Amino acid sequence: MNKRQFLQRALAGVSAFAVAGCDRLNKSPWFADVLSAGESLNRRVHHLLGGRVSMAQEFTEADLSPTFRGNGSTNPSDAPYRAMVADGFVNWSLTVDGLVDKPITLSLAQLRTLPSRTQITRHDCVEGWSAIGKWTGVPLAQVLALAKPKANARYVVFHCADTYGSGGGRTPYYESIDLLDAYHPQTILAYNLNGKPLPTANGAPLRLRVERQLGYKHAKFVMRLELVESFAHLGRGKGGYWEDRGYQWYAGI
Ligand SMILES: Nc1nc2c(c(=O)[nH]1)N[C@H]1C(S)=C(S)[C@@H](COP(=O)(O)O)O[C@H]1N2
Ligand SMILES: [Mo]
Repeated sequence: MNKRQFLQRALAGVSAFAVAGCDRLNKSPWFADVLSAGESLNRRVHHLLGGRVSMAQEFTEADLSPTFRGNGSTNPSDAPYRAMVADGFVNWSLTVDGLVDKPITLSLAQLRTLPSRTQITRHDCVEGWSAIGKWTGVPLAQVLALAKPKANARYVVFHCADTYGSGGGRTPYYESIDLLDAYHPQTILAYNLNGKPLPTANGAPLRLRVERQLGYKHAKFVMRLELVESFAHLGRGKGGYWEDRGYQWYAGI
């Protein structure tokens, strides 16, 4: 087992434990402490191993997976998203707002004229599968430079076009990362997969790639970036759809 596999399994274990333990345990203060201690420990270990400043491994064309599987929402049924698919995303735009000096709206065509980065990386899902794909997109740092985050901005929240869930109902998918990851050179808003516009299953027309974290952090169907100081006001307050259901906020690989 290499370092990556070890960390991935350790993380999956913590997540499964957190999810299984949720209801009753969450109410006891010591358990909340243990959980947050685990989280900051994970962040610290990752930092010690060089994870927070290093680059994720990049691969070659020969390493590409024959197909890049879709997971989670793969064909959102939400009406506003269906309408955007129907007209080929001509009316789609990305909004950047919240704690910024200059809120902006960018069309896909505008995003495609900004400097881009292409990277061949491996996606690791907590469910236990991986795939290697070639992503092209605009570095998130480029978009942030246009919107000019205010000094008190700490996180970027990704609001997605899909709702997800079953039984009890669906809620909007969302995610968040801190500015350290937001400015990392491999953090891109990807519009191409393997040289072609993103397929619907993989998040058309725009999805996040944040290569040193697990799959659920890679928000698909991104509509809006919100710069915030805290994510307490969103969802159940844990910073993401899966985090609200017990997964770790910092999902370092
Ligand atoms: N908007 C949105 N983003 C999402 C999800 C989702 O259901 N909705 N699933 C997440 C999970 S768990 C994974 S593993 C990856 C899957 O990306 P893929 O469909 O390109 O394989 O997207 C992540 N981003
Ligand atoms: Mo995943």
